[in-house]
Amino acid sequence: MRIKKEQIAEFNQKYENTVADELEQLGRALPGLEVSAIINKIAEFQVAIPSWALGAGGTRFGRFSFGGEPATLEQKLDDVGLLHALTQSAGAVSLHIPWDIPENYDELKQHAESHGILFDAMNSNTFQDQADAPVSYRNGSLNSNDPSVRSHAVEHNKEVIRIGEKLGSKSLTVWLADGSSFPGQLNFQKALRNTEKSLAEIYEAMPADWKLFIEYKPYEPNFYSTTIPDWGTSFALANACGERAYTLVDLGHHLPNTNIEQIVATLMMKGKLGGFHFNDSKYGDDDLTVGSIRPYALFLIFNELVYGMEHNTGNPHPAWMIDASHNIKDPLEDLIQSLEAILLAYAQALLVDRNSLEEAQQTYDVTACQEILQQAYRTDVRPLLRAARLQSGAAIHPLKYYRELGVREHLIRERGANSRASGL
Ligand code: PSV
Ligand code: MN
Repeated sequence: MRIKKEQIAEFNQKYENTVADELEQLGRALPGLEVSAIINKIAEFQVAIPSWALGAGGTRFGRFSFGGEPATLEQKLDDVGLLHALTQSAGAVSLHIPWDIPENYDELKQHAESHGILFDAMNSNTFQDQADAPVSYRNGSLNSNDPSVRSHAVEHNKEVIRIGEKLGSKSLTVWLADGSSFPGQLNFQKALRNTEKSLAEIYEAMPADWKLFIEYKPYEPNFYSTTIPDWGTSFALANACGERAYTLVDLGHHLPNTNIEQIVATLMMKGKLGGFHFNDSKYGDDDLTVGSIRPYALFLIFNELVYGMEHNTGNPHPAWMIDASHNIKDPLEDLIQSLEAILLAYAQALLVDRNSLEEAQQTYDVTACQEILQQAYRTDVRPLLRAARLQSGAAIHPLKYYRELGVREHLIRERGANSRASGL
């Protein structure tokens, strides 16, 4: 199923006048607001969709499939294409190897191009054993004491780079499940040293215009330690690898109450925030819809991201990606909601009166600092998102149109009620 530009234009017609009225009202309420510059920024913001998030997500207790799941890589691209057509903000896909090994590269590239989709960061997988693999990752991969396991894991990453090169990707994300479940199981120093050596080898194998993103996570699947548990370890490893190695922040990979916005600020100041995975959580790495639990925290994070994007010219433009798991919602609806939440927080952060905030900070007017942030957070920025969508040819109300078109029903008819996506 494909959604044509003309269909969207027809849908939008019904709402165009309201968008103009709402925008005028917002302009009156916030004089001095550079409305068109903000709308352009919102319209330009692109978030990659991971190929593994288009089917139902599972937990260790089970998985409940969702009708019409994409069973092939082409169908996954079609789903991202639907999201992009509806929102114009999902113009990239992030592949996980070996869940998504392409068969015909040229055809796949053309297919992606026909949807206006680029291939963003490639993801390697050394957290699952593959059928007929000569070694097992049961006791670690890049951190392993066993040179044959290490070199197998390094070789896999090199293979992922080669696949990514053929697709036009420019970065590799490494997330490791390596760690230990019991005290004493692992020599921390040796594990870290082995990881550093393995990452350096992978780094050296990357083409000169590629970046390496090192993701961290404090627990799971291991329960006692992970070899790259936090941003500090990731940062140290990135520095050891070289200039084109960066830390990747996944919102779900922090212990409760961690000040993620401060981590973002530190990494950007050091020019080392390379990648970003969006999701939300109540307890841990819950992988819930972005903005569904702590939208104010998301806003505060975006406040630092916006500050960093404006001030830290040495930091590359971060590779944005949604990394969530859709256990009980239609994955496409969930992703539309996540995209909406990301853009809302971004728009709110763009509204922060930075001069006044700076002044209030200089004069230690803590009350004013809070007021300034909350003034932006409490502004209804949905008119800006609607205007951005209208401008870029997206559906003004993507979720409404998704339902009106009966996309899921179409997909079930096309692919069947029992088709199954690869992934976790
Ligand atoms: C791990 O929890 C993670 O966040 C990494 O990004 C993985 O690649 C992804 O989820 C899928 O398992
Ligand atoms: Mn992640």
